Amino acid sequence: MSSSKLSIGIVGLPNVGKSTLFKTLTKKQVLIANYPFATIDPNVGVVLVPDERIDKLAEFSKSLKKIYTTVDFVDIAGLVKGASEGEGLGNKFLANIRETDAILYVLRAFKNPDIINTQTEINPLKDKEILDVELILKDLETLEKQVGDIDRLIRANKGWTEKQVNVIKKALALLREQKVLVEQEWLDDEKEVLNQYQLLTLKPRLYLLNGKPEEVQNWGVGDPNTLIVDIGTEAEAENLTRQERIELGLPELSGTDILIKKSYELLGLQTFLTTGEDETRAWTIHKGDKAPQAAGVIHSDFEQKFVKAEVIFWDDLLKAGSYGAARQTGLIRTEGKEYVVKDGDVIEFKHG
Ligand SMILES: Nc1nc2c(ncn2[C@@H]2O[C@H](COP(=O)(O)OP(=O)(O)OP(=O)(O)O)[C@@H](O)[C@H]2O)c(=O)[nH]1
Ligand SMILES: [Mg+2]
Repeated sequence: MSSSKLSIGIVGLPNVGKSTLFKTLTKKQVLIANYPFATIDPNVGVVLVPDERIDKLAEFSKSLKKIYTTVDFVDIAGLVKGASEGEGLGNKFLANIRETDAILYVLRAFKNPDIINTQTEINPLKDKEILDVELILKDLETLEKQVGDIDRLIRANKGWTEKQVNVIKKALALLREQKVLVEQEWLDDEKEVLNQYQLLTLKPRLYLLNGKPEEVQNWGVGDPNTLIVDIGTEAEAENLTRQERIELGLPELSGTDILIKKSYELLGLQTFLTTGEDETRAWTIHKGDKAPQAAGVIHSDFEQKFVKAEVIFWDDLLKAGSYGAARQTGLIRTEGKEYVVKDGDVIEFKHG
């Protein structure tokens, strides 16, 4: 992640439901005015991450403000064969997803013949291959430019190592075999080299099969990063509350909520919370981050000046009834520098 903000690029063939998904997601931005840097680019939507813990803690603390974490979704025009070489609008827009943290493939599984299909059949697996090829070609272009440069840079002795060059050459060879880089094995230091180039096939990805469960069932969905969402239905149900969804027999969590949660998992992210009269707020960190790193997300100074953290699990705090009661019963723990923060921790940091 470039910052504590997560962004996801939506990729797919034309007319498969990308923009419908995008619009449905971005309608969730109820509190958008509350959010600094609210987007001005019409293709970037800031989406609040639904989190009932925020609602409950805010009520508990009588907070004036509730601040959810957000995910940016970037909508691009449909890719067609040849997009990487400038065919269609796709090429221009591939550039827009270079800076995203992850990529979401939207694959058509819905049958409705009234919606024009640019392919001759409904086949999400084939569609995935077409998309892969375009992203692979784009990555080849990026790295080929580098190899030219690197040979020159090595000669000029600008600090390039043999190893860096070899990693790039290895990636080039794989791409030429039409391999998606994120599906290959990489050592940490190899990944570090490649991470400099914002390669499209190196980004973690999610696959969304757009269709009703019965339309999708033929498409052997083995990949844990695949989810089935009927975007058409989601678009119609976008204004329903949880309760209304249950009454109508829809799953309690909407497909878009699940998508957002999955994205967090995919990227190894989690949230911790802060709560008080001013605000109750969710903060995004990586799984495995220690207390000082978490403090650093709130303010960059806090990481250096970290002294200790007072921690309680959100549900325990609610059950205790008040901070005072939680303290008296020993539910609030004092943790030091080595404490690994857990999803759902409510934390108060003490710094010097
Ligand atoms: N039956 C059905 N139709 C859908 C579904 N999702 C989207 N559509 C319809 O498909 C058409 C294209 O949807 P868009 O969301 O504009 O597709 P897109 O992928 O953004 O298309 P491009 O921007 O042209 O690449 C619209 O008429 C949608 O109403 C779905 O889940 N089921
Ligand atoms: Mg569109």
